[in-house]
Amino acid sequence: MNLYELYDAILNGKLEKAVEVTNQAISQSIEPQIIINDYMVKAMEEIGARFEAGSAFVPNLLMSARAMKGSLEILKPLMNNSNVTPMGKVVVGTVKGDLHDIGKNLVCSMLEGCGFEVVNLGVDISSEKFIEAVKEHKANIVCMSALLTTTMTYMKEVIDAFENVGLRKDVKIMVGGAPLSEDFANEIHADGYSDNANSAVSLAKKLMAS
Ligand code: B12
Repeated sequence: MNLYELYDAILNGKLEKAVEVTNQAISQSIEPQIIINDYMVKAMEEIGARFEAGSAFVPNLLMSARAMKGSLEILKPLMNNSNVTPMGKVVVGTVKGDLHDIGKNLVCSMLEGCGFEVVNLGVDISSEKFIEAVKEHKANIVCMSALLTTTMTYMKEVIDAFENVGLRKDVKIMVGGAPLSEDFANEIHADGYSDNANSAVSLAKKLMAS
């Protein structure tokens, strides 16, 4: 088995092949984190670069995303560590107007795998929905994701809405997504920013302890 076949399958949007190689990798006890970070995420980065360069198009992105999701679904249960007491409760969503969910789902899987209880709200999430979910689940942390420069600004609206309903001091707010930066996170008064799913976990742990 060659893990580059997985990279290739995701890059070329081949779901069945991606699932097949992922299963082979699992049977050879390769760490899910290595499979995800070194091959799957790299393939998504490459298809993104090709899209930017005009050599791949929206249908290619969709097919790659489908293959990525298929593999992630198989790896997800392996990352769940059910023997640990929950480290904290996290509500996660992609903000209103934005339908990108691959990175967000990776963040969810990593958090779950490291012992957090995760409520994944999905995509296109309004401030009202974030607030409702925090109240309902008594969450400690809110994670917002945005992949578009046109939707990242909505994060500030969500943070303001938490302030307006008097809940801001009760939750830590983390933000992420390709167009964001540490400076942007500071500007909108988020509690933390990270540019990948691994460091999102250490950030969440740090925020729980603060
Ligand atoms: C796949 C993809 C799509 C797929 C999404 C499928 C899906 N289910 O998610 C589809 C085809 C649907 C799509 C649609 C569009 N897309 Co698109 N898409 C991408 C692409 C190629 C990859 C995104 C991705 O999955 N990356 C892989 C994951 C693993 O990385 P990630 O999302 O960045 O997440 C990591 C970190 O950012 C971080 N993270 C993410 N969220 C969070 C949250 C927290 C709290 C933390 C701590 C960390 C964190 O951790 C993650 C894991 O390490 C990017 C290009 C790129 N290079 O990003 C364009 C891109 C984001 N898309 C773009 C565009 C323009 C669009 C469309 C407008 C295209 C169109 N004309 O229709 C639509 C918009 C639809 C909408 N309303 O959302 C542009 C955005 C440009 C901009 N500056 O705003 C990009 C940058 C491509 C480009 N260069 O032009 N897209």
